[in-house]
This record gives sequence, structure tokens and C-alpha cells, in this order.
Amino acid sequence: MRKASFFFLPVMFLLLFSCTSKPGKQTAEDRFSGQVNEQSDDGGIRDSSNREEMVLIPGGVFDMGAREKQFSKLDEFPVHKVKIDSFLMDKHPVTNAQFSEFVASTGYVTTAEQAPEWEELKKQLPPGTPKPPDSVLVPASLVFHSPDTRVSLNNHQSWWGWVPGADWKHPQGPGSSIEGKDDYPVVHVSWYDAQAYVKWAGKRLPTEAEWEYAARGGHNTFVYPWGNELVSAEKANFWQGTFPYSNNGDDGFLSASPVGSFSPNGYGLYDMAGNVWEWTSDWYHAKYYDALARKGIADNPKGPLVSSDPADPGVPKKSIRGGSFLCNDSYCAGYRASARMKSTPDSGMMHLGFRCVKDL
Ligand SMILES: [Ca+2]
Ligand SMILES: [Ca+2]
Repeated sequence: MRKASFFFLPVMFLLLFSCTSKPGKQTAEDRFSGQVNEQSDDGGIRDSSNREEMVLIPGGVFDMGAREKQFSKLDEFPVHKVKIDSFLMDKHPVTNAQFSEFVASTGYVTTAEQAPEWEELKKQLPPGTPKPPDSVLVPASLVFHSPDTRVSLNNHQSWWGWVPGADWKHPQGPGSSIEGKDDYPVVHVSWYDAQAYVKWAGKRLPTEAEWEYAARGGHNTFVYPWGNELVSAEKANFWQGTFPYSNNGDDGFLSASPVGSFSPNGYGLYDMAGNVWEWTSDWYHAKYYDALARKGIADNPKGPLVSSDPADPGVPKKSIRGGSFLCNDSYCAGYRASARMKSTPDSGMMHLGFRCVKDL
């Protein structure tokens, strides 16, 4: 498995960003409507009016972007005014139990559970890229492993493995399971999988602006969902130790944690910092804030029309937010409210999930 993944990763990482992706074999439209609507007993749409798991995020105007310069990245600038209308947001990321209910109801098959098709994959690769062996063109997803030797923090291939059989029911790959983990966030879900779920639930994914506004918990000056104190083991599930080699687990968790294991923010939202990254509806664009800043107050921005990641030209990505159990101050400090990350929409990863929002 390791040998296969190492062979394939150089190909994969041409596609993917810093955190990578998986080639899906369906279009976004296919994945939205096909399986869900065809197989669902109730027409594919669940009447999800249960608001008890959601909290009201009251609308307002806030300053979107970086609050400090130690950890902030260029794509968090310039800080700009954004108006957000009131909306409802899930208190926590979608759990394995919730996703299981969706799959049981619809028969949905996630991206990671399907083999990539070379004809589709090669469209995203430079001409002449050789076809990988069939042994790696199998259902698989990306699983973290600590490297055995010293590696560059710029070399993400060093700690991500393309693991056949890894999917939402097998977060660490074959032999692992989600038994007893009903209240853990679902992972290894692509953006298309998340979209299928929110449609079924009668909800939607948050915009990047909504996500950041909600993460601040009503406090415009906060760096983190809890305030301005630096991250610590009591605040969130992140990486204590030297990333990516040694994880002390001082916060009690070496990987994902049950949702709600740490204190909520000012709006009553759990896990906005750490645990798993969360998909947003927006395309990622490194310069999007420049465009918004010229508007005065941006009114409920829904992301750019096209994606742009200078680190990976030509590969469209969606914005993901909030950081994960792999985040550390030495690397991404993704648990800051303004921190941005990105991933190709067909990515499935062991530290990436989502939560839903709903209009009032
Ligand atoms: Ca941890
Ligand atoms: Ca999170």
C-alpha cells in the first residue's frame, strides 16, 4: 500500500494543492442530483426543520480577514468590511451518525468509495503524464502518517498517503472503522459529497464569509473563536508537539475528537477551531479580498466566480475553514478565525468534514 501510494502521489499532487485531492469520476452536477434523487425513498430531500441542532447567527457587519501578523497569510489580507444576513448554523460538524442516516436513506456512494477513471484524471494532468498502474486507480482517500525521516514542511507528500479502502467508514484505511464513533465528525467526504448531504438535509454549505463571521462568535476583534489567547490544549483539538513528527496528544486526541469536546464560541458553535477542516460553498481565490475591499461593504459575498491558487495554477479549489487536529502554530495555525485553506472539490481527506447552515 505504501509503495503504491508513493508511486501515485507525484501524479496526484500535480492535481492537488497543499492538502491534495482525489479525482472523482462524476461531474459536480451528477454527484449533486444523480444518486440522491434516484435512490431516495422521499425524493431525495429530507424535511429537516429540526432547529435544535442549529443556532441563530444574527446578521451584522464585520471586518473579514487577518487580526494579527504573526500567523496570518497573505490571502487573509486586506481586511475588508462584510455584511452578513442572519442565518442558522449547525452547532457542530456533521457527524458519522448523521451521515450514516443520509447514506441509509439515499444509498449515496461517496467519491472516495469510487475508483478514479483515468480518462477523467488525465484531463487535469499535464499532457504526456503516464497512466498510473491499475493497482492505484482504485477507491482510496488520503490518510496522514508521520514521516520516518526529516522532511520539508513544503513537501505535503511526505505525510499524506493515498490509501486504498480509506473512506468515511474507514478513516484510517482498511481495518479501521467508525464503530463507537457516532458522534465524531464524518471525514473523507468530498465537496460533492457534502453538497449532496446538505441538499438532502434541506440546508446548504456556509459561504466563506458566513463561516468566518460565525467563527468570531460575535466578537469582531477576536483572533480565535475563544478570544485572543494563543491556542492551548484546553481550547481546541489541534497538534501538540513537533509537526509532522511527534504528536503529544495533550488535548486528549491524536486524531479527530467527538464533536463538542471543547468549549463553544460566543454563538454556541463547537469545533469551529480544530478537529476537522470544514468545506465552504466558495471557490478559493487568493486575491478575492482585494476585489471585495474595493466595494466598500461587501454584501453577503458568495465567493469568486473562478478559483485561483498561485501555488497550484489551473487547479480549481474550494475554500475550507477552521483547521484540524493536524494544525499547529509551526505550520498553518488554521484554528484562527481568519485562516484560509483550500482543496480540490473531489478531495477526500481524514481531517476534512463540513457543517451546514440554513437561511431563515
Ligand atoms: Ca489533538
Ligand atoms: Ca473545525
